[in-house]
Amino acid sequence: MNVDQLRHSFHRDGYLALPGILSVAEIDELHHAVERLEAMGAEPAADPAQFRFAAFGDDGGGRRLQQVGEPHALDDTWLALARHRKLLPLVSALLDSDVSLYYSMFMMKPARHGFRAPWHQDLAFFVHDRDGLIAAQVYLDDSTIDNGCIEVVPGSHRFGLLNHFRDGAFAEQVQGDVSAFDESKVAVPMPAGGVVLWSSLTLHSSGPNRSDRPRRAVVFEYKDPSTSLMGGAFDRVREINPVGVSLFEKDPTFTTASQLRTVNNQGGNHD
Ligand SMILES: O=C(O)CCC(=O)C(=O)O
Repeated sequence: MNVDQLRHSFHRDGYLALPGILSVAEIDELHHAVERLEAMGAEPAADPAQFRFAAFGDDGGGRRLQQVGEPHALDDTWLALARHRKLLPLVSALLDSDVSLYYSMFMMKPARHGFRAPWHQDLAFFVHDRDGLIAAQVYLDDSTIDNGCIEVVPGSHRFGLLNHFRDGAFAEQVQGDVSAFDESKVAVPMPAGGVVLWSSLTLHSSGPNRSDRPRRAVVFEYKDPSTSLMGGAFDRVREINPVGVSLFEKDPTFTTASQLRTVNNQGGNHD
């Protein structure tokens, strides 16, 4: 598919699944970067708000690292990945704007453990004035139904922002009867090195890891820098990375969105 077809598909369905973005050597390099994160997380001084042993209501019983907030600020390997030439130009084309990195999150579902993510829209965690944010989840392992791949409700980015509050508190999940979402969901398995992108209004969830294999992935939340934060309950983001990182400022070869689109149109064949 060319970039226009990818844009059409993303705006129609609210998500995109792109296998084969990273090479085997790049995946291998990321596995080493994960080992470095795990070593940092084992340090007594590791910030428990950044290195988390539980996620999405999980009890952390496995005592395995499950989330690392803002890995791009800890190790340049992750920042380089956020700026990957096959990813950043595409995100720019989908947003039709320059791109800031709003946050990054390494997510590990350890074998036979790992969280279940209930149905939610990312925008509920960080309410913005419009749907100008896109998540890109990059897989370091094969992500399968067995080990808890992402599930989406196609077209749900057109539902508007749904209620995520229960008894006056942010509940990290959509409230009410979700059976219609369970019935219309699409599982999005992805081989290591692939990427799944979704809009900040796309309803998504994922199951626990029932396999003997870990499911490691990193999520980059990209945004159109002209999109403004209006509120939300995701304090961790504001504590750790209050302003986001302008990816363009970091790389003089990526100065404007139109330059990115030129790059993309020259080399943007993702088949
Ligand atoms: O990695 C997962 O399974 C869930 C991730 C997710 O829901 C999110 O990043 O919003």
